Amino acid sequence: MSVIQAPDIDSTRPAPTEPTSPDAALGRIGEKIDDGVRLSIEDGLALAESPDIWGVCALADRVRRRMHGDLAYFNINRHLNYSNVCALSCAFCDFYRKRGEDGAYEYSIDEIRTEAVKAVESGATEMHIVGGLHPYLPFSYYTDMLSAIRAAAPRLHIKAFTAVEIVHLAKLAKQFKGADRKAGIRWVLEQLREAGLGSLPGGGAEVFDDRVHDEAFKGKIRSDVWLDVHRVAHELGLNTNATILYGHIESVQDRLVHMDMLRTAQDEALERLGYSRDGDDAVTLNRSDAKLPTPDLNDRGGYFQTIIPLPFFPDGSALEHLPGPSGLENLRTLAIARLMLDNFPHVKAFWIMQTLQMSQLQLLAGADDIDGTVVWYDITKVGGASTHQETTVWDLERSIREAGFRPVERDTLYRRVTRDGASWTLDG
Ligand code: V47
Repeated sequence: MSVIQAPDIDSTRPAPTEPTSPDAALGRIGEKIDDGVRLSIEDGLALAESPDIWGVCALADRVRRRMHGDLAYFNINRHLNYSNVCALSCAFCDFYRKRGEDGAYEYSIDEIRTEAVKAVESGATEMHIVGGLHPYLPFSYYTDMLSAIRAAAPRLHIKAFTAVEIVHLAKLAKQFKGADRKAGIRWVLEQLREAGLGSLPGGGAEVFDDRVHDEAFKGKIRSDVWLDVHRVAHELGLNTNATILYGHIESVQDRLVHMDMLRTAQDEALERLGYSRDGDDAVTLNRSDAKLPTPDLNDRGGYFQTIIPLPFFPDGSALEHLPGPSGLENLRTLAIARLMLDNFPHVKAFWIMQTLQMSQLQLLAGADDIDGTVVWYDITKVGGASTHQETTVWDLERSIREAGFRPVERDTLYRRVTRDGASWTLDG
């Protein structure tokens, strides 16, 4: 069998020069970016409405190259969706099932342990674990799950449970009390960290707007509670990610407000880590001399690492009549996220939802990370894919090189990994 080699691209070549945009608004926004001034919601609207989509992508690329040069990250990971049984019935979701319904499942602790061992044997550095809000599993199921993985696979980083699940667990453990909900959240996160939790994924944020919340995911926690979970995680030194689910019933303004709320929460986290606020009261990281936050030797951090724009998949959901976002919208939304979220170190193009082809384009429009090998993924299935959605390191690296960047394997906390087969070490 002949193997097609990836083209030999000189990844040290300079970024393409940007032609002057026909859209005057982009020139003005470019100046703000170069002066390190935070973009306003109005700037975001101008980016969303600009007739010059390539100009928008070029601005995002300028910022991305300042922050990461020609590096683009991927990781070797496994996703595990431990159960799809969920007490909620969100209109946008095709993942959830009711207990006893066809297709409903839950993993036993033994099965989870087996998956963790398999992950380690195939070289994974991370296990990403999320599920529905299971109405019957006890709190101990979650701590047992983490302890079992920790015992069987001590070096596997466990990134688990969305903010929505954390609140569900606090309620299960009777720790979620309205007046001081942060205390209950803290208690849960401390128990989970003790059992092996390494960081929180970015899911469950959807869109921070009450109208959208009530129409598309009523019953889920609202933005203030989602942000509280991440705030408490940061206070405890845990790193977290953030998502935005776009292309359903939200407006462009809603997306921008969502991004603004995230960057305000990140200002607080970075200030706690010793960063100072600029003239406009913001902590920005998008200058070429800005030092990106890193975890300490004990893996303690306490900030948002990455924003992951997730395109809505209508198929099978109660919002199936909607078309979902177009390719150009995927490109532009990610570019806008790079520009608005000036204090987020990373922007991830999650290839499972974007496709690997679109992720390549997004690397040229602000993304610096395309996530990992994944293997099993149950929440969305592009074009009727099965839950087996896997790509190889070879494909990830080839996709990155073809886009003109240098692939870097990272761990969950964005440290460089040096690898020899299934064994690996962290640089530095
Ligand atoms: O929270 C659910 C979304 C999210 C649909 O932190 C849907 O590194 C599109 O958060 N169409 C889970 N999206 C995935 C997630 C994630 C993925 C990759 C990396 C990371 C990270 C986090 O998936 C849910 C929800 O927002 N989702 N249904 C749908 N029909």
